[in-house]
Amino acid sequence: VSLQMMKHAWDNYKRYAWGLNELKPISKQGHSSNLFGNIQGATIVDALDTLYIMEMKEEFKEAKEWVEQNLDFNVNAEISVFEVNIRFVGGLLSAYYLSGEEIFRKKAVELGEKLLPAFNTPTGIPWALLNIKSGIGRNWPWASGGSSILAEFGTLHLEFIHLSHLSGNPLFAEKVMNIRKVLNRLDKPEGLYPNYLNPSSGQWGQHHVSIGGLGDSFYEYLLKAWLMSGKTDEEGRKMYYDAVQAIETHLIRKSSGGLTYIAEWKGGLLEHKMGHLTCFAGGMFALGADGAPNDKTGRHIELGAEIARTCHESYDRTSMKLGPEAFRFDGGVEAIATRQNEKYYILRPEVIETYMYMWRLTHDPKYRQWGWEAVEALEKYCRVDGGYSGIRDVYSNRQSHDDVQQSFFLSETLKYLYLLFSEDDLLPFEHWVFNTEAHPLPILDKDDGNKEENQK
Ligand code: DMJ
Repeated sequence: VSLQMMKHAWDNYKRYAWGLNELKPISKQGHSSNLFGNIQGATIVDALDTLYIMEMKEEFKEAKEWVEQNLDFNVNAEISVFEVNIRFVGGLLSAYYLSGEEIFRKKAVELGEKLLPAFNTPTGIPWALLNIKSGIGRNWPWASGGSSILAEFGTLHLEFIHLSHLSGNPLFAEKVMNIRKVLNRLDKPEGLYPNYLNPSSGQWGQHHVSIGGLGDSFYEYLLKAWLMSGKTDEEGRKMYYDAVQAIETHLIRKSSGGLTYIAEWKGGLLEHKMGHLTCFAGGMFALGADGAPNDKTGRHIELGAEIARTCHESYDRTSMKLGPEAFRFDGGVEAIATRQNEKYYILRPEVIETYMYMWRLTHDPKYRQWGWEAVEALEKYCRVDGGYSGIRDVYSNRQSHDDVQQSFFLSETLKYLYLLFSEDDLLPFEHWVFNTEAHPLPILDKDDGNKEENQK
């Protein structure tokens, strides 16, 4: 089924928005997000590995030809370093490792080099935004005290290690290792990492902590850096398990109805809200369970299962059976969005991602059932003639589409669905880690030697 879904999403993108970043499936035209500046083709690059894995050979071939002929980084564009890294660098790296086609390696390294000026700050903590022509960087104007964002500068590690590996240029790895050095020198409030860090002073901004937006994939990349190193990156391992310990103590709570959730922390006060983005953490806890210190393996699996259940409830308690952007555990509600501007669903993958990890790690059939419920809801409410669209209010009975087919729907949501219903030996966890945009990267040999053997 996810293959048919992919075909529908891809064919319509091709028909109405070919070469542009994303598709507007209702108005049947291109959608350009300023996250990618003038870099074009986000959907193509994000979808390459999904096409490959689903054996959509013709489509993969036309996507590759587009990359060869049209993917151009010599543009005057201010881009999000994080978004371009996870979608474009990550997408190209995976396409290279899966297909062995040199063009993808070449483009990934070329783009990586364009991103390097982002690290020209007094601390080496990169800027959020970078003009890839002039090399001038800056931060989001809304970020606390001119800070860089934890989930942005903390989500470069996997791709940059591979860039060094594939280019022979150690600079990429040095840049991301330095980020950790800066973090490890700082005092952390209650062992937690604030979402904001000023790249000039090297000091934290506001003490806001989140395992959802602004924080999320920083934690994910600590764990995956360790796994991707063949479990040799002890620093990554320690940072991850220490962080989870602090998260468990200070952020994880249980509702009176028995639902485990991860709250947000603002200067010591809890906001009892969980974002859809935070739902990825179920899969992360389960993936990290095996190496958990102090006999905590069972606890980490259990945490994963509890978060999966809570996030499933957030879907089940809507009329469309698709989850809201954020749900709350206060004011008499549990796992329900109370604010109008938190009721949308934009084809996000995190809940299905967690089902996929839980399925692979426990084989409890309920995760496939839950994934199937999501397929049915996507088909019923998000599928339109011109592709797939997000929904403005998942509690309403009337469909109101947002008219965007996000590129991560093809790279993540559909790939995780496909994997949920595949055998475990398709991209097995012993050999691959998924970047935060679901792009698989091979685990490096312990001596960082010949990876080719690892790819099978
Ligand atoms: C994706 O780009 C990535 O999963 C990122 O980590 C978070 N946001 C979107 C999906 O929701």
